[in-house]
Amino acid sequence: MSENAYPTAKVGDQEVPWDPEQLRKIQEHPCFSEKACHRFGRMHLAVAPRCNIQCNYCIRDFDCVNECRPGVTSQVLTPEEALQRVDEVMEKIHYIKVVAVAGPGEPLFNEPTFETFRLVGEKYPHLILCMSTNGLLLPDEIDRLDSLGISNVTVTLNAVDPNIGKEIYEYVTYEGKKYTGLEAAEILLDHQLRGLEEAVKRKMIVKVNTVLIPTINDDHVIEISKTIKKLGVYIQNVMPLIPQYRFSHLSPPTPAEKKAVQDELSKIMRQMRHCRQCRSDAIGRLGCDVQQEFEKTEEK
Ligand code: CLF
Ligand code: SF4
Repeated sequence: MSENAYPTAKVGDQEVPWDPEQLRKIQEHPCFSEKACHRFGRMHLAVAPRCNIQCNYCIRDFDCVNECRPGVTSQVLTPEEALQRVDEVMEKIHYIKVVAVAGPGEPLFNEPTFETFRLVGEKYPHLILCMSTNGLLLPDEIDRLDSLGISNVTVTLNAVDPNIGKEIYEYVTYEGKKYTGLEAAEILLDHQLRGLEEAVKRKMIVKVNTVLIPTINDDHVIEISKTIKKLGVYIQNVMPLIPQYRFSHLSPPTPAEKKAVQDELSKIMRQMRHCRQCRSDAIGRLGCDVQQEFEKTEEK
């Protein structure tokens, strides 16, 4: 599926092309458009340290590996510090088009995420606001995200069958209660699918990240693509497992294996192939990060 084949939306019986504002949010977004990634950059604001689920491939001492590079711990900012960082960056780097929250934990489980988007959106209305999530709180928070102007959303979806999901997630905490096993996987999947549907309904541009986990979901990823295609997701990003925590005994997929899977899935869903597994405080063009220039110096 080519990048130029932009989507249409079903209105009644008719296929209607996406509107120009939606197209801009693809064409100027370095993750949603491979062409854009050479020209435009993004900045992540690490304002979200807590997480509400436990993935079996995640050591929680580091950035969320659903979107970010494992083994990296980003410095957490307050919303005010985050806005200040945006001010400094916008003054110096004119190719930044996207401001995102992608960790170091789950953005929707951290109130500062919302305050950060409010502050940044008010001051810089032309910037594209982007967020990644495990999806558990997406149905509950979708209206708040919509009213804050978040236009690009990524949900990590590793299974569309709870029997596979239960092998991937150790637990889920929702409304103060901890769930494990099949029940946890069912709750998470139900919320993820409803969240995706609601995001598409609100004209958000939606990406799904799928961690390719050999022997666990490698035969199942095609079902994920079929499901998200039906839901109107724009693009899928298959990320190779980095074996750690409970999956430390698994072998990661080789680049050739990952490519073969992407080739197969591309018959169903548009595939992102240029992901650089960023840090949750990354700034710059993908693969050309410059956040060291803006790091906060610790007060002694
Ligand atoms: Fe960041 Fe993610 Fe938004 Fe991009 S990253 S929240 S969609 S602005 Fe991009 Fe980085 Fe890959 Fe993510 S290259 S890890 S896909
Ligand atoms: Fe780790 Fe992210 Fe999974 Fe939370 S959602 S357990 S931070 S990988």
